[in-house]
Amino acid sequence: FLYTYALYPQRNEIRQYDSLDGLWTFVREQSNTNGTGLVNQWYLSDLSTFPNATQIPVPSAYNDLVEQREWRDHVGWVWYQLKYTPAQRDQGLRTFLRFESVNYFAMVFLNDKNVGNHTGGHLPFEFEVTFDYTKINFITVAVNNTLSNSTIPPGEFQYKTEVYTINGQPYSVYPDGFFEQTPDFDFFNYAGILRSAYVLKLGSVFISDVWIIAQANGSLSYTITLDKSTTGLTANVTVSSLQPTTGTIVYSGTGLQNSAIVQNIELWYPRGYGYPSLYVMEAKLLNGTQVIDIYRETFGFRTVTWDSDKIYINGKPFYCHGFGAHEDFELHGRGYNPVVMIKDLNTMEWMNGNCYRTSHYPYSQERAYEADRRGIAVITETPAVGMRLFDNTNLALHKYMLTEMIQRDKNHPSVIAWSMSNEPQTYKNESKAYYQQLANVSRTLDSTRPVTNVLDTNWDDDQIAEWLDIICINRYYGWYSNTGYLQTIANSYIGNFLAWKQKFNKPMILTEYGAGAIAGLTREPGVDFTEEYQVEVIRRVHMALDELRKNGTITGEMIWNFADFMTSQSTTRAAGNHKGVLTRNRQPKMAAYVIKDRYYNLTVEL
Ligand code: BDP
Repeated sequence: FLYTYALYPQRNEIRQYDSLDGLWTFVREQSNTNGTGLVNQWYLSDLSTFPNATQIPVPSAYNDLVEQREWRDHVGWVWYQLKYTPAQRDQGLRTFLRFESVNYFAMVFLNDKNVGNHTGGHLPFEFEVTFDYTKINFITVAVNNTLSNSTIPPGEFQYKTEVYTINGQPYSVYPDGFFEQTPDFDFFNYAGILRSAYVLKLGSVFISDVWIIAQANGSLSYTITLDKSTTGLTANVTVSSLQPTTGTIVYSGTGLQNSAIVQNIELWYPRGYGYPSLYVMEAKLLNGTQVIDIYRETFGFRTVTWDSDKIYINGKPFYCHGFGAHEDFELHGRGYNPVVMIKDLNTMEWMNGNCYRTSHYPYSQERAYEADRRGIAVITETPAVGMRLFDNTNLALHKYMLTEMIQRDKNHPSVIAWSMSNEPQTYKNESKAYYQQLANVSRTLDSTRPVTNVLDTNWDDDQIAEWLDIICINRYYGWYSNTGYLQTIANSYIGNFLAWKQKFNKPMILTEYGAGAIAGLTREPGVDFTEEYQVEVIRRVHMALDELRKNGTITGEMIWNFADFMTSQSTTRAAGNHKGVLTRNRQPKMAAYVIKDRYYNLTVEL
């Protein structure tokens, strides 16, 4: 795997980029034809001349933009192509094609050349390219969304046949080549170029990474990495406050690497605990007196610590009350849309939430910057959901994804913990060594944040809890078990959490609980899938949480889910998962008001 640091694109005095967002030519291969396009080198053709060509917007998933079932449920290759004419004035700059997210496997071509490939849906990648300045260039991206045992997240892929013999003649149930693709996770496998794409234009040597570690005691250390090792260059670095006393320079220094104790800083706190003060580090790369690159990164001074019971931010005990969520919306699916992102964060604040988990993949980096600014604490999770096979192939890919994620998000003060995965089958013995290695990767890269994993195993069979700093647990008492028996809910939670606590004595967060409710379906007394039942279950869980919170067993809670979201089809899902406290359109169900009141009271109690 190729590791790229992939700093978030920036335009400034030196750096430029072109946005490649907009309509791309789009051609879908037949489902699972095993690469007709590759065999026939489609990247050499102008795809807009193909009879089945259409246009699809970037960023967006393609699945929900067409009426044909085969498009929505497509498994296999699709092709995106854009004609790009580079500006003459850019000759002499180094250029990179950058994609914030392509799900799942991407092959990127420039004209007749495969410039690079990338595995995994929710993290950025970039490849250096050389444009032909004398003509129109073709940027082609072939995307494959097929899931298997060795994709992360995994899925089942199975060809199916069933043949009766009727009067001596074969009678086949399934059409030729019929297959089933089943994701091992509970959300729709939206595919395509899901986030923005860019052409980055940089100088002959540039800043490829800035790593900032800033703690509550004012200690600041930074490392600037260049894209290639070059002698004789130096850097001028200043740090100034962004809010609330904008512009004050609190540090200036030189060198690609340095550290200091900065006086009189204002700390970054999550909302409700203080102000989320941010600073900006300006790194100027110098060749003698000539400025050859500039990168400005926001960050905050804050420290995350933990003991056996709690998480602390800047030494204050932090109780997170928030949401499990999804990047999911009508029409564009998992495609990035600033409208949805801002509405989501505003609605989280309206419900008085102070945290969320990026279930079940890293969210857009735009959202991480917004969480910094708003003071929302985030548990950032890799795309590993539903892991069941703990072999070396998956371990290598999983380590790669964890590394890419930490590289991307390390400077965000809002990120308070790294989650290695969601609900892996960690009752299996093989998971033990696998997760020990992953936890080591996290700690080696970033010793300033706790490492966690979201578990649905139990205290008596889980193999990996010992490697975790924080234990995150998903539980659905009153929904998947004891459905309808409200009186059993509180004790189930209390008993289970106390048992975990007794065995591992670590801080714990309930990262998922809840019940499904179809908006507008009401019944008194409530039954499953009514709004009343969702409220009743949630209230019972809150009774348990209050006790567990007061006796120091838990350090946080997150409702599943912020909003309804699309899944693949199943008899337990009605056009998606309805555990949202909001509808998919982000309108409140009854449960939203219960959460809003509870989170208000938790904020007031601080
Ligand atoms: C949990 C999963 C989550 C599901 C949820 C559910 O972590 O992805 O959506 O269950 O069933 O096990 O609603």
